[in-house]
Amino acid sequence: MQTEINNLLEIEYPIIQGGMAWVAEHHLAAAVSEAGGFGLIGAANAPADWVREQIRKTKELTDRPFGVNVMLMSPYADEVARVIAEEGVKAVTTGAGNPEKYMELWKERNIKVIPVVASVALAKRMERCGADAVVAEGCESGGHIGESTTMTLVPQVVDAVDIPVIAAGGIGDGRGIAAAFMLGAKGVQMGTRFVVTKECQVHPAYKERIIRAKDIDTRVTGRSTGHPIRALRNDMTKAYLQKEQEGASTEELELLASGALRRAVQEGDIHNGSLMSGQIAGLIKEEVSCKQLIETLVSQTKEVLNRSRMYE
Ligand code: TUI
Repeated sequence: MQTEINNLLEIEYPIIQGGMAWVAEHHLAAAVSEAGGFGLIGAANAPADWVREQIRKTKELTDRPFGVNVMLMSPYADEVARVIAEEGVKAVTTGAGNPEKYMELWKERNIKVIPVVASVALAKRMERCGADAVVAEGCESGGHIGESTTMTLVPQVVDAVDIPVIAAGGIGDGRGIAAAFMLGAKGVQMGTRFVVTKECQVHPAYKERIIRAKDIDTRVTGRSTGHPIRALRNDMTKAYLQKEQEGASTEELELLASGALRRAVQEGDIHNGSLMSGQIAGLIKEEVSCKQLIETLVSQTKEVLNRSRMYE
């Protein structure tokens, strides 16, 4: 599994852990990087000081490269962008917006920039302003999503840009990774699968809900507000979708969602919390360590790619 992404990020396997809000903290990021993948700290809506502390704690746990994901809708995005430049990490990924205004700041510190995109247009624009790679994220993903599926988005982005493309959305095992390579991706980003690992600090009830999830158990809320979010269905998604149907205001909907992700991650409130998760949850059957997971993913991928030779 040697691609341009291994060289770009100086990692063993081109497997990147998603920068999940409230979930991707230093224990998880360090464990993924130690296992030969690329760990990310998810800055989400956290203040810049929290991000600084997480970067320092990750460096205490691993000498291997890791990165930070900047959620561009965060009120702290400017400060977080500066802290990342000051502290120094291998790479930044960004989500939920256009990171153009930070590109120079990061690039002059030799931090690789990998925007997460959900469209060909943004991918092309990111390439023009100097992105080192892009993550093309399909709407099978958990959390904030775009319109296109991974199957349709990845090959279109691959054809539109010359920089390496990393596929995300709906990937949970070696078959998914091999399929992403077939679509022209040079690496994968996986989120939901990494939630159900020993090093991931989310409440056990959240992990158990993912393990129990069936194929059709996610729902997308927030389409009416322009901020669609995929999560496992529960009382919270039911109430939200009901309110959306009744034409509730953005303010009312925001109130319902406010703090919901924290309630799920920290308190294990699986009924009224927001259990952000991708559609691949139904495939995830057990909690393993990050090392076990990455070793299994690599051997599965090799097996699938070898087997595909029979079609020659
Ligand atoms: O960002 C994500 N996934 C996320 S962020 C998040 S935290 C959050 N919590 C509550 C409300 C909102 C966010 C949870 N999950 N994935 C990357 C991603 N980016 N998916 C889609 C996009 C995207 C969408 C539109 C990127 C850019 C864009 O348009 C930007 C532009 O200016 O064209």
